[in-house]
Amino acid sequence: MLQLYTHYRSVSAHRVRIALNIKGVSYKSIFLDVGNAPAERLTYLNLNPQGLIPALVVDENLLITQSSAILEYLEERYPERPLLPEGIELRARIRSFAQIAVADTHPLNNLRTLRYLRDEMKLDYEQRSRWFVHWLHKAFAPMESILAGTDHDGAYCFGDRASLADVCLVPQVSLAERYGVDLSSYPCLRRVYRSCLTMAAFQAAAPETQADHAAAAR
Ligand SMILES: N[C@@H](CCC(=O)N[C@@H](CS)C(=O)NCC(=O)O)C(=O)O
Repeated sequence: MLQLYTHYRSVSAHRVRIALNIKGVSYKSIFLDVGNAPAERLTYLNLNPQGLIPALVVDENLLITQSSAILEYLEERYPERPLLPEGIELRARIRSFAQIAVADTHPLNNLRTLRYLRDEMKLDYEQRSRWFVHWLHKAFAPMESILAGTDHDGAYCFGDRASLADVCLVPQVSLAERYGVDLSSYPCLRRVYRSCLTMAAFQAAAPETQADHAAAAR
């Protein structure tokens, strides 16, 4: 069975959990709080020299790091419930949309970035919050206008089924919600988020339904 190094707060792991669930692929979670468990992190570095979550253990010969690489692997390995549609034009648009979250937003608001701002740049909580919210809006505003520009009134970002775009959008919105970011200017994003959350695949991947979330709350 596949094994996923995951943490409930990890936006990148959240993407992979959604994709695994949509594809109906069983996996075992290995919960790892890389930011707050120095001993476990040291051991994990032997597997993944970047020390970041997620990583997917396929077998003793293959451990895949980087959520985009994992998502591509899953798409190729389990094509039956695709995250990308047939047409290459729409596939390109979906990938572009997804990269706004994956490539341009997440690295700026990642734990190690925020810790660097705190520990090395000596920014206080208020300054770090401004940074965090600023970069979220820099993602959500263009994402909203891309969807609005297509006269969007659907349940998903593109087309009539959840795609890679939704897989990458939902964890970013979930993070913003957790931090109380005002999302009122993004009706299309909120509509997609709400409808994705009615799907079991998204519910089972949500941070608050993970076993390590429950353990952390105890
Ligand atoms: N580009 C990587 C980013 C992975 C990443 O930054 N993961 C975060 C959790 S979402 C992490 O492990 N952070 C720990 C840290 O920043 O020290 C991916 O998409 O997998």
